[in-house]
Amino acid sequence: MLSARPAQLVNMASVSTARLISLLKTNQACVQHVSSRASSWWSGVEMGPPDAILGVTEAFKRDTSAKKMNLGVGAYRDDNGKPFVLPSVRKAEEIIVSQKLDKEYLPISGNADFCKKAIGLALGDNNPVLADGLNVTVQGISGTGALRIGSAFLSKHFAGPKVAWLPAPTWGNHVPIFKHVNMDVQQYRYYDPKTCGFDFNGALEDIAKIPEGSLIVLHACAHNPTGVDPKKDQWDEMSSLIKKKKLLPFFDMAYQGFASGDVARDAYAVRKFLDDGHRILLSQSFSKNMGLYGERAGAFSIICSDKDEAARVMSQVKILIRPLYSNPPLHGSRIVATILGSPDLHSMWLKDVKGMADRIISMRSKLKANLEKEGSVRNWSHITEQIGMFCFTGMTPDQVEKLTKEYSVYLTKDGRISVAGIASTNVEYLAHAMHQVTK
Ligand code: IK2
Repeated sequence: MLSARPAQLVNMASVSTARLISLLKTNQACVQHVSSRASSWWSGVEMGPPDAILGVTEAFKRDTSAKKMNLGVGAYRDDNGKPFVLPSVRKAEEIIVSQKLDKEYLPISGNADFCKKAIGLALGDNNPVLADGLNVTVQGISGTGALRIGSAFLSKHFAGPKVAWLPAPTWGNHVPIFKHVNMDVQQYRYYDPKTCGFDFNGALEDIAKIPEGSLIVLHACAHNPTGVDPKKDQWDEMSSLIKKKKLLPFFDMAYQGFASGDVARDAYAVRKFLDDGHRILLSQSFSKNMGLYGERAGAFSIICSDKDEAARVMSQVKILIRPLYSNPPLHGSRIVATILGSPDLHSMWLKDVKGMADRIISMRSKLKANLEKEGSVRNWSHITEQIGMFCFTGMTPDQVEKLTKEYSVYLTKDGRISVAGIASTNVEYLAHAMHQVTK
């Protein structure tokens, strides 16, 4: 077939009319065959569903209502409903630009200064684990990328069952992140729909049944999607049980500072587990607490038993990263390192974080108060009891659909709202809409 030449390349003078017609037909058939084959390479590919969270934003953008609200994705908005760049981040960027730095590749493991400061923020700079050099910390492509490095490492090197035990429910992306590396996914009880709070006993019962030596994933603070965190004494008990069961804890910390407004308080669970002798895995994201969503700044750490083990683990982590994306992006890591490396900027940032957390807390109170003003007789106390960016409202999928169709309020089907997306100007409207669909 490939020997059939395009018609214009044939020497017209040397062929008969019949031969010419035959050549033209062959050529036409060849062109048709090639084009039909080219258009059929992907004919078996099925249409996939929109992403459960980011798909909500796409639908929101298509809505023309002036009252529309996007409470789907967890992205902080200011009190005018606008994206917010932290003043400490603006300042750090000015410093970085004035330094006229180069744009060379980072090493495979990322920006070393960023890695040191990121893990120091999570564990506390004086943590003995750091002094002893037990941490392997690499820069990831934000929290998602850090989790991907972790899952890839576990899939290849974890000697325990290739199963990730996740809280029920959990952030939607956790499941595909582990499935992509051919790990199985199981869940332990976490959220109690009856109380809209933490199912402490259910969690303990289920964790006690997880096979010894398994992997357990924990949200370090501001659990997504429920906004429900264990109390300190509950963390303590979970740490003892997880130790007794010899489970490997993988902490996902995407909201340090966002839960309480205090970065040390939000790191309680991670630090407590280390004090109790656990060797943890940790994913960190700076998307929310520094508002660096699009910069993709995150870190992945493994806490090892000694320095030699740490060196071997680091070598294998780098071998995994190299064919994935070679090395991570530069700018976001410079922003984080600049902020955490300057006492002035650091304290400015802590105020920025507290300001965001406080605005979220005040929106919770306003939403609850306005629902009561609307005359709702439902118990909405979980709106103020839950913590962090999200509120798991308890609304059913039907109520969610009505809220979107009739009031242009966009949220995920599970009834989660991003409280960070509510503003003083629309909290009354939201309360009205929620009351109308739930009364
Ligand atoms: N882990 C958890 C628990 C997260 O919530 C996130 C961020 N999710 O935000 C989207 C949403 O649920 O609306 C991440 C990890 C990863 O965040 P990133 O990759 O942006 O750093």
